Amino acid sequence: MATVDESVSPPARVADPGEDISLDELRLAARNHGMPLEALRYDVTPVGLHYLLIHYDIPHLDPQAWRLRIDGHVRHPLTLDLAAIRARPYVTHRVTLECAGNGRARLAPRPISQPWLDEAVGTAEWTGTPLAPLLREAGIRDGAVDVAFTGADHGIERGIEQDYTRGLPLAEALREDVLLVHTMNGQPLPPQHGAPLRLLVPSWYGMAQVKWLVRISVLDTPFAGYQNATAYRIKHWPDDDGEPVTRIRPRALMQPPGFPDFQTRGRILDRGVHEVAGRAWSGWGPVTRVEVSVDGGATWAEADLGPQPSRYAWRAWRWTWHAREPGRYDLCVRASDAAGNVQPVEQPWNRQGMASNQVQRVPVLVR
Ligand SMILES: Nc1nc2c(c(=O)[nH]1)N[C@H]1C(S)=C(S)[C@@H](COP(=O)(O)O)O[C@H]1N2
Ligand SMILES: [Mo]
Repeated sequence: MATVDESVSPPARVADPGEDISLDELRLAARNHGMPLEALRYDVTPVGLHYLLIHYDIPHLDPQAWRLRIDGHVRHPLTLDLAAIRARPYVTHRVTLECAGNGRARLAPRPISQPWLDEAVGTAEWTGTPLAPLLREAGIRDGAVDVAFTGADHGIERGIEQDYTRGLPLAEALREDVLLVHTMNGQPLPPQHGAPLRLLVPSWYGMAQVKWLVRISVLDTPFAGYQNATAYRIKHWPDDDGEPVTRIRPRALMQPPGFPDFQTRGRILDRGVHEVAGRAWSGWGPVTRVEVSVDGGATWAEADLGPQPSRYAWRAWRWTWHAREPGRYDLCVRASDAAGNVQPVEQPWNRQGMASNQVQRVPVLVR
């Protein structure tokens, strides 16, 4: 394989103090768009408003020629076409996905990568066939520990040329709610979300939801590929092994109230009574509490929670604000979950900007 010039894939680094977002980061942000926060009003995010994260290029896969290979530490390797997968029993789960890098651009110093603010989230109705029965049909052999999922997309990251591949512990892969998904919001999976087939691991951050799936390999040794061993880890210094990123930490977001200023997106609101509303979710258990602050997190008031529509989907919340005095306010919202996790007001820092869940801040001018 030809050596790729080092300048193509510079080492991971954090921005220097005061270093602005670069054209490289802007290019990533323009390709990988977030969900406009006003779309928090939808129970299920319309497909075109769902966030996107694509490491390399969107591959074009001919659905007729496409095959899924299940191999590795199994007794009967399988090759399936799309018709065979679509003919299998299927279920639909409403699941909120969030990128593990959400919030990264707010860290100081800023890890240089896709510069998300708060918006790398979306909820869809995902339809597909459970993975576990397929793995059992392939005959998992004794000693299996991990399952590797490979996409058809190819690229280079930090000098490592690869097809996007993620490993998942076997016990997680055998969860009955882990699906091979071919349908999103009742429509065939679109190209940007992994057509014709993607993996869905409810409650885990986005990196586990492998798109453009072409190969599932059962492994008898822990998966040591780039996306698990290097990329999606919570590290504190350059050669820190760190901890793997897994489930989604709790987060609440509000639909920014009032109307925005075009450039700053600061909000303008008339004095009076306003309904502040949004959604909250956690991969560690149901959201049990949402609180709102209008003074930047100094004092908090309890919001009303809507029903929990699915174990894996965000939950609506609302709070009535009596905005009596004109002036500037710093609106914040935070969620707590059944496991006892609460969103931090000050985000603990990590080198790759993974699994941040600091409270959202929305500056509002009441006039
Ligand atoms: N094959 C492949 N799968 C992938 C990715 C990718 O780049 N290639 N990106 C992952 C990441 S980091 C995220 S956050 C989610 C995003 O899913 P979405 O674009 O459907 O919202 O897909 C995951 N699956
Ligand atoms: Mo992601």
